[in-house]
Amino acid sequence: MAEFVRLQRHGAIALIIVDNPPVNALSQPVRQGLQQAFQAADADPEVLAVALVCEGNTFIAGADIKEFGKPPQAPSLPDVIDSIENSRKPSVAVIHGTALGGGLEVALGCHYRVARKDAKVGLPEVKLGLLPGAGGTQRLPRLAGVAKALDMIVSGQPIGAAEALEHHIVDELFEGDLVEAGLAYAQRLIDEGRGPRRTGEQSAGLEGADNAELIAAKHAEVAKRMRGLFSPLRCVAAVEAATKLPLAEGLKRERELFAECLQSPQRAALVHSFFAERQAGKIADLPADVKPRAVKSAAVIGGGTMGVGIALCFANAGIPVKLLEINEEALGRALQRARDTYGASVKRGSLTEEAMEQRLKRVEGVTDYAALADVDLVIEAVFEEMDVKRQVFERLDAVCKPGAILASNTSSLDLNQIAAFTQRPEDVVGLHFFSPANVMRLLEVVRGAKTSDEVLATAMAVGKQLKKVSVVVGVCDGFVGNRMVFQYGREAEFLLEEGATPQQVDGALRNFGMAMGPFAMRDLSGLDIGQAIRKRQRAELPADRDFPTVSDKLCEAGMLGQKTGAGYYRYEPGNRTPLENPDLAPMLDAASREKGLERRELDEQYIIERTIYALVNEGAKILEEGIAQRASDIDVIYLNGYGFPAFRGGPMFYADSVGLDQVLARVKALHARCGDWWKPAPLLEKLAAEGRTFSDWQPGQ
Ligand code: 3H9
Repeated sequence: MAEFVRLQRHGAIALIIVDNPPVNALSQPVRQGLQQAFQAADADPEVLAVALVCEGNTFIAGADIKEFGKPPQAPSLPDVIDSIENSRKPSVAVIHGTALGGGLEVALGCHYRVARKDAKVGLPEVKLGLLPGAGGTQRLPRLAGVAKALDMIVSGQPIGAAEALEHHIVDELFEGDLVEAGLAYAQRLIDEGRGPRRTGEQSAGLEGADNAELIAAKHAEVAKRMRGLFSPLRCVAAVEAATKLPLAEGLKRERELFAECLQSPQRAALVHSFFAERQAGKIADLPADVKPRAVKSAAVIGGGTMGVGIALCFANAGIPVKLLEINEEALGRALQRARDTYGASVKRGSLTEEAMEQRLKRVEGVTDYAALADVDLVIEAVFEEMDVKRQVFERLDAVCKPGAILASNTSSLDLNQIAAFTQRPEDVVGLHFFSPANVMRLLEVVRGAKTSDEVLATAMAVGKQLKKVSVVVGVCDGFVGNRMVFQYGREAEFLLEEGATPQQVDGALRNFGMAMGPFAMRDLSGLDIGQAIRKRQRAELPADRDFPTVSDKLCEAGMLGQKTGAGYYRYEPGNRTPLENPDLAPMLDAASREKGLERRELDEQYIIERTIYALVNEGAKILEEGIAQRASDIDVIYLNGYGFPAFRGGPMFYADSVGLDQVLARVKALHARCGDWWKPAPLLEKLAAEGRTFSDWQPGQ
């Protein structure tokens, strides 16, 4: 028997133990081991009941995601679960940690289920572009009802053990040792003469509700809210099959729908996103023995929207944080902002009043730098001007204890220059949060030329503590995210000069899957922000570079976006719905005229290539310069910070899936037509010529 699954005898009970770290995924040896163990227990006349437990932190967390897209290897998971369910000996699954996907499906194949009080169960396949393909869509509704099953399968969100008990997914909760709990429950099965209770033969969940109506309502909701996604509608169709077909036929239908999802490019992109996120935490050249410093207290300089958002991240993570402002008045405003932000969550029902007060207690307002003498980490979030940064870092250098980490939240300034304002550049690192910092998951960790390994490791560990997705980036103008978005935004604006409207550009990119179009986004963040950056870049870049002019025209007219009631769009007071801005059309005409352009209709494909390939070409330059460690890190940044659709895997994966030769051909055509902004990245040319992808590229290859 495979070492991944062990079978032990405890009197009349067969104890089956799965041991496949780190998450007990159902790779082929585990499937085989499980099948053999259950068959052996079934065949042994002395065994009267079976208990299934897992080693390590968790019950089985699902199929082995690495196997998707590879040739299938027997036994298949549905076959394994079939053997488990059809066994003649009653079995109990003992759940701890997270029983997810195929893991929960295995548990549903067992005849009884007990869960440790802190366990979670769920069917997250939809997040990978799949549906539960080993009976989950047929067995879960039979126990939990169609409404609950639809919610769990379509959202992919796990639920806690108590909720699982309430919905008949598990039979009992326990605390303490897994093996003891499993053996005790199995013994009770024997003592009480309870035999196999096969989930597939249950029907309570399918009765008592208008299932057709539930299915129709979920179908309508998914079609509207999850537009463009391949698997959610198939999830609904599979559950519908459970309501209409006997188990065996329902399982067959589920398999067909699962196979369609497995083939879908969205599945490949979403699996890429899953692994990319985990890969991002790994730093290739960081020695394994580097230990992060302990960060038990923090401080934030600057109580603007960003500074307060960052302070709240620490408060949320249970880390006391000092918030420094220049005087009592500004500090009062900052602390009120913190209270208001939490207050909005309380109003929405996502935070209790008590939790809010507890978290606010962790935020201490201060106005004197001397108060920062003891903190382990300081993050500066002041105005984006080098001279202001200099003043802050010189003072921090003077007051902070040795070993304190001095971080900047700059989004575009030279971190090496900032580090040089101190006597300890090795302790300086960039922590670039995204607005609103307490909501957005992305954290760019900027590694300066002198940042020490220990400080870098600490910054990554802090990111984890704050529940951020942290990605290491190097120093350059805008780092990874903003450097690329500058190209994207500029091209979007050039499209306005060629003949598009903001509605057309935003619409095309939303259809592509972006959470928000670039112009709605600029209106939200304020047009004046980009203006300062553009001015600086104009001074630095070759004089013959063409720059778009529409946003400057809007700024000159005082239309800075939502905050002034108009920008690319117009807004009614108190309403964020973008309406047509009647003042824009003459500005667009003027901008086109000044460039000698005849305004023309632009199709969606052109809009997408012009903007998304601008991201890709810049991404290739970033990779080559070593600013990002790997292409998938760039994807993680775009997926988590810029609303790039996960089902396309990020800009670099998207380019790979289109084919780099095709992308290059369009980039070259745009270079010929639009000038040097479009100079093809040498790495793109090289990989296209070699028929390779960004994903298979490593530095130095
Ligand atoms: C499925 O089950 C389909 C079936 O319905 C039908 C089949 C026919 N496979 O996240 P972490 C790795 S679809 C392979 O950092 P955490 C992960 O890459 C599956 N590897 O830990 C990482 O590796 P590394 C449905 C996996 O404690 C390491 O484990 N299930 C898998 O923060 C630690 O991961 C899911 O979608 C896997 N299934 O969170 C669950 N899972 O160290 C996906 C993890 O080399 N997994 N790895 O970077 C999760 O949600 C989280 O990993 C979990 C633990 C909550 C379990």
